Amino acid sequence: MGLTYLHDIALTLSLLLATAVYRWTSVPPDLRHIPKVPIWPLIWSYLSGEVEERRIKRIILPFARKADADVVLVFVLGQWMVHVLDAKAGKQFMEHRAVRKQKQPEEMLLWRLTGRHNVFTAEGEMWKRHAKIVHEALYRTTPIEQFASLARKTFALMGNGGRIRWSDYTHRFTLDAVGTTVMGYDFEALDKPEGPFVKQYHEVMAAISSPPYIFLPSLERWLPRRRVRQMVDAFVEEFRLLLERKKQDPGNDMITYMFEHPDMTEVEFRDNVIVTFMGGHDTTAGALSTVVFFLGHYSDVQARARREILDVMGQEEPRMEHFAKMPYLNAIIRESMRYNNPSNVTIPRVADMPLQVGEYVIPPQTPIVLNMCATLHNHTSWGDADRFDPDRFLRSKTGDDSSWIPFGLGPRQCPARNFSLYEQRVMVSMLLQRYRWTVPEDTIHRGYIRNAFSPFALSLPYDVEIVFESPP
Ligand code: HEM
Ligand SMILES: *[C@@H]1O[C@H](CO)[C@@H](O)[C@H](O)[C@H]1NC(C)=O
Ligand SMILES: *[C@@H]1O[C@H](CO)[C@@H](O)[C@H](O)[C@H]1NC(C)=O
Ligand SMILES: CC(=O)N[C@H]1CO[C@H](CO)[C@@H](O)[C@@H]1O
Repeated sequence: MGLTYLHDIALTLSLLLATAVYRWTSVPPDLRHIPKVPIWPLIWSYLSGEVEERRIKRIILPFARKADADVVLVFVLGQWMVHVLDAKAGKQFMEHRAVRKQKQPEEMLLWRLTGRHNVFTAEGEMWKRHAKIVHEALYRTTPIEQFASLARKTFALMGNGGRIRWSDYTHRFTLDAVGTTVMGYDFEALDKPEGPFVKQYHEVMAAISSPPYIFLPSLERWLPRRRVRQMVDAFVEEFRLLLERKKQDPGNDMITYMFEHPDMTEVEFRDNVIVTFMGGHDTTAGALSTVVFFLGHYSDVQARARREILDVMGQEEPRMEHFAKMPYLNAIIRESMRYNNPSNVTIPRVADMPLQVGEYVIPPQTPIVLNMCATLHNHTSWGDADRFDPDRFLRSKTGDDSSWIPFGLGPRQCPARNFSLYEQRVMVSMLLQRYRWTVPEDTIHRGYIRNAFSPFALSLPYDVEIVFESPP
């Protein structure tokens, strides 16, 4: 009797659990026409901490290929999202007037840090106003000499080379690059990697990205983290002070250009500077780790690139016009951003009306992301997408250009595309002038580049060690 009773309870509980799981994971009726990536491999991938980029290549792309679909449903954080895997379909929604960035969870401390009055989070008229000012300020900053001077500083630290943790140098270099050019302020990340500002930044980011709070942002409401909030606020205050000092001491930097616009408030200046600072260095640091890794891995590519840059600029400092004569260097940078793009997917977009994307109608309010990683690895548009092959960009135009979207698509694509590309061109060309390098035998990146887990849609290679030899 007791046993049957227990048995009944167990049965009821399992039924309840099964129903809950079923409800939690079932596809809303208005999305059932879209092919859905099998859920259990996805959940297993999340639980095992697999990075997005592996998940895309291992689960999402093979499924899409088999289903012959460029629009699929992916289960993310308890919700079905539409992933668009192709640039043509991507354009349809990324350029659509009714589309906006989906509101991100209010509680997330990331937004306490970046604020809401900036070009990254704003919408509508406010975005237009900010975009105009920030874009113009970015275009006026063409800091080739600044990049070159920081690259020289990096080489001074590297000395004659040897085995070096290159990914650490790229972070320090890009942090100082965004500091000196955008903020007109030297964070001295290269000189003092343990300096107070850099340390504070890393602490704030580590606290913000604590996994439980990323996966369950409302925890911030139930288990508020007073100390972390204070840390974030103190860091934001640093930026405000920096702006105040900049007012007294204008320079050749983005902040100074922004100040020329009377119609921006103090808070708006501050939030734009923070968001540019945040968008401006980890991404490019990841790109620089990747491209130098590939050049070390493929010595023939490195040798050919060195011949090209020595032909064009010899031992001179790089200048803008040099880069127009370096198609191979540009192809290498593009190919390594294709192969291991720092940004995997865009911020989800939504619309208040149904949208036609590819052959599917997406109902209003459904979150849609452009999956850049998938687009950059589509075998139809790229041929052998798993091969590192810079020459693909030099061969006849085969539509490759329209699928090369590491900076996103449409009006909200990265406004700093040129900034970042020149930063990479300067660093890589100067590195080629001075060093020859290889990837050590015991690298953890044998086979494929391992990217670290990062909560903010970035997949960046970590612990990239390189053996440099000087002179080349
Ligand atoms: C390799 C380097 C970089 C990559 C791969 C990259 C990628 C991207 C992508 C994909 C977006 C669009 C996101 C979306 O639509 O949801 C974006 C936006 C943005 N990026 Fe970058 N980025 C890079 C470097 C930079 C740098 C150096 C800066 C600043 C100096 C920057 C500032 C921004 C800003 C402000 C936006 C928001 C634009 C808007 O919403 O209107 N990025 N970036
Ligand atoms: C790959 O690209 C082709 C051509 O642009 C497109 O037809 C196809 O749907 C894409 N595949 C995926 C999985 O998105
Ligand atoms: C970026 O640089 C290229 C030359 O490399 C130039 O043609 C293009 O107009 C620039 N784009 C912007 C938005 O400044
Ligand atoms: C929106 C989204 O799925 N972003 C993912 C990008 O990649 C990182 C790291 O793999 C994931 O944590 C994000 O969830």
